[in-house]
Amino acid sequence: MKSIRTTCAYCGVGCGIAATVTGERAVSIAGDPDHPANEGQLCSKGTYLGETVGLEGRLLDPMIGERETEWNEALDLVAKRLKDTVEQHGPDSVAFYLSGQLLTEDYYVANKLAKGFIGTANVDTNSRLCMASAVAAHVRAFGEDVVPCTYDDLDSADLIILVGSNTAWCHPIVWRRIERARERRGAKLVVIDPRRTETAELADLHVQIAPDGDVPLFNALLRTMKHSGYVDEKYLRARCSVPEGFWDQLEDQPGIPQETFREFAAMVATNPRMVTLFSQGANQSAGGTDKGNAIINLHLSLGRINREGMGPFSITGQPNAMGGREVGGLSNMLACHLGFSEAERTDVARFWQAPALCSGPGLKAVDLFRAIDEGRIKFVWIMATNPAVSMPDAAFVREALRKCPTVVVSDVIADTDTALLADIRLPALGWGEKDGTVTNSERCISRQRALFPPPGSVRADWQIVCDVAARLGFGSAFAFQSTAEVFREYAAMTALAGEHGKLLDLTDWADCSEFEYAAMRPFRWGGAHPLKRRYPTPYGKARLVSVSSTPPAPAQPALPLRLNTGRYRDHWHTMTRTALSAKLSMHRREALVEVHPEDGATYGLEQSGLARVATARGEAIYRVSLTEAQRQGEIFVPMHWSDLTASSARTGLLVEPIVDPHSGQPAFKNVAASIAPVHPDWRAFLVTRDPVRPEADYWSRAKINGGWLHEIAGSGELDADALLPAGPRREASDPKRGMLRLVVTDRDGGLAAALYVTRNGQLPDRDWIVRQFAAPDAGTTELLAGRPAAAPAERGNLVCVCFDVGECDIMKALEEGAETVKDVSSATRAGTNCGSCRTIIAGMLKRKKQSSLEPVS
Ligand SMILES: Nc1nc2c(c(=O)[nH]1)N[C@H]1C(S)=C(S)[C@@H](COP(=O)(O)OP(=O)(O)OC[C@H]3O[C@@H](n4cnc5c(=O)[nH]c(N)nc54)[C@H](O)[C@@H]3O)O[C@H]1N2
Ligand SMILES: Nc1nc2c(c(=O)[nH]1)N[C@H]1C(S)=C(S)[C@@H](COP(=O)(O)OP(=O)(O)OC[C@H]3O[C@@H](n4cnc5c(=O)[nH]c(N)nc54)[C@H](O)[C@@H]3O)O[C@H]1N2
Ligand code: SF4
Ligand SMILES: [Mo]
Repeated sequence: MKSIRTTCAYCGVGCGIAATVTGERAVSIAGDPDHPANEGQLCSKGTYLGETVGLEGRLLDPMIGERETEWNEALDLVAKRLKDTVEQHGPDSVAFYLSGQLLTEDYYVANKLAKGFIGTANVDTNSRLCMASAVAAHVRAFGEDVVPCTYDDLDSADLIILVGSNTAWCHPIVWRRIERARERRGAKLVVIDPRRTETAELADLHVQIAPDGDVPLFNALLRTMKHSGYVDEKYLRARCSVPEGFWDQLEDQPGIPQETFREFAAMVATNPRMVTLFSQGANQSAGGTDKGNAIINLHLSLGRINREGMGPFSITGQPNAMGGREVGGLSNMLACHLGFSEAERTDVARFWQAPALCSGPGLKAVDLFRAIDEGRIKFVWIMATNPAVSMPDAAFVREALRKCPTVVVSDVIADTDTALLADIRLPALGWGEKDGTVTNSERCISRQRALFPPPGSVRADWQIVCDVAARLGFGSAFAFQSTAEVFREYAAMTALAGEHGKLLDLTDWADCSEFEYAAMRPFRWGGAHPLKRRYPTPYGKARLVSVSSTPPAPAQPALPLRLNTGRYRDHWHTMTRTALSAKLSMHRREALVEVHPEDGATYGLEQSGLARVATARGEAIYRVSLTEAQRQGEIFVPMHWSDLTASSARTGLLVEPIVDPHSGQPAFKNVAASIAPVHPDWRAFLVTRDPVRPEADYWSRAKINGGWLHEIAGSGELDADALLPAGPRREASDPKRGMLRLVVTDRDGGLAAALYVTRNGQLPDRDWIVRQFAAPDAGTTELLAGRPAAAPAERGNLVCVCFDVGECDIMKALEEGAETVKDVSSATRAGTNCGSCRTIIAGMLKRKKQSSLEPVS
């Protein structure tokens, strides 16, 4: 069997994969040892991609409303609605909402159709929620959206600073590179994050700032560097322009304890080889662009940029967020790093032979959905993103889409929260079927390749756009026969970027053959340090930008807490794909609200109870996790659950649509909120072969091997019959204690479902029941008892998903003398496959060492 080299479907690390197709929809996944991004390693999400390539839940045919149809009818309707809308209301009444999960070729044709042929610049993307502030900071400082370093710089850095990045969970292979630099050359790690994440826990210094405390911290740091003579005055004079009064406006209050600040400043002073990696804790803020520039100001002032082991490094979220930025698929860019000046517009119009080039910037995501709500946009085409879950004020977004006369959704999944609001659904090729290029965080372009033939009548996103373009009469400009042809045209177009002084340049690929494109190996544009020779600003100099901290929002007594939102290690965004994997669902089976124990006491919350989080926009219910990883007054919830996976944990609807003034990026990480306990009459969990939607105040479901696990809670009576499949049943109950247990078997006597309900007692160990569901070794009597006849060995929390290793096994290995993660791995196998649990093990080791140092009182 032949192995096919492709790129991971998930994060912006952009790991290479060697995939071997083993059956009709089956594939074995390994890391590509020759890919520069990962050198053969993969994290849990990449490792378990194989669990998500089945056809479960797929959209396989075009749908008009709830009716399946043929492509011709669906495409004719899309084209007719588009044409009518433009004729009646003008091109600006049409919008495209794209995604960093499209391939570069998809992005290019959608952008070309909208901006050049329909004549609307209302082409925005979920990158607005993700990378827009970094883009704006790059443009302000460098004159172009260019990331000035690469992963190699992490290998040769002596100091790595992570700002608002939970790297161990969200960019795990970059994290391993950081670990390697620490092991090999003793690089120091500083993590700046209000939460003590797994990443922060393993740092040499965790700077636990207040939410949005980044600008004062970086300004105070720069001020200190200036006063102690570390600023590279020569570099500043030669390469940078410094605005008047720049040094005077730098704060002297870092907003953190003096001792921590001194330690941090000393590390910065003594380690010229310094990389500052920043992610959503920086970008997703009302002051996100200023945060980016505060970081870049420091690097420019110290001359720590464009050299090995140095630089401000914005890390991208999605697999092709960068490719989308490059083709120009944002509403405030035209194409290929070009803007809307007369000269740029003229050149783009000529290159595309565009009949209706848009005249200026279009609407950014939050404004775009407002325009839909107000009826100014009457046709929207959403591709590869799920805004009904992921946008701020998601309830409003959903209402806006309900009102919109035409909503077209291209997705791989039939029923996403957004697809359910579509008038027309178009089935797109997904990972493993589609073919094209992506660009990762370090400007490395690599191929995603098809592993399987298209299922059903499904088509590639770029093909669907071309099919519609042809029906609008633009056939000749969209007559692409292959992704190679699209890529060639795009590569040729980057010549315009060069003519306008930009660095983006793929012209070497402008006449590549089909064969060369098919055989493309990962390559990087701009080299290791593209800004080394020249900054692409009018005078060739980088710009320091005066930034000051935004004043905190006025206190709202009814909403005393700050709500922070983000990600879990093994889930991807709105879980349309990772929720299909039992392995990936194991790490966190429910959405938790993480709360400091003192706050828990103040608000009457119980560990593992339920709580309602409310903001000015809406409310949602989560399982409570009391943890000192949170600062007092701040709570954290994940962004992943939707109305398809839980009753009411759609975090997006809590977030206010407040945006950064420069980038338009929403502030997902600092929302005024309140919390209160929810006291259901009964709690239950249910395992079934097929997913169910319980009628209950609270439910949440997760995939397990062979079925689904549902956590349920409610008041009044539970209607057990509505939840359970037909089949022979055994029941155990104790009405006095409010206990009910039901086990349903199928025709062959196998376990079909089990329900455990309690009003005031304990529920049995889920993990044991879940294991019975996949590989039963228990009879109905034991299942009713909720435990095996002989007491099982104590396991503690599951640590290693791959080899099913629990906390207790790890503790045992530590007791027996394991001193490193490697020792633990060889004793237990934990961490030897996908490696995602190695941070947990490292944390346990660190705590064990600390506790053995503390005197016993
Ligand atoms: N497992 C997993 N990995 C992913 C994704 C996923 O869904 N799941 N998504 C991908 C995508 S698209 C993205 S954009 C990235 C995101 O990757 P990250 O940005 O690393 O992830 P987040 O959890 O959104 O936020 C990071 C951290 O910012 C902190 N933070 C909040 N407010 C502040 C602040 O004011 N200042 C500072 N300094 N920090 C703050 C949060 O506490 C959080 O720990 O992950 C990518 N990788
Ligand atoms: N509360 C909160 N909200 C957030 C964030 C946060 O930190 N907190 N982070 C924001 C960030 S950084 C991001 S990037 C967004 C992500 O938010 P979304 O983009 O909305 O999340 P996904 O679940 O990745 O949605 C991708 C959709 O595309 C489909 N899909 C996958 N592959 C393909 C394909 O090849 N073609 C087509 N047509 N469809 C495909 C999937 O089934 C899915 O429905 O969320 C943002 N929202
Ligand atoms: S770090 Fe993990 S999710 Fe990201 S690209 Fe690599 S394997 Fe995929
Ligand atoms: Mo993102």
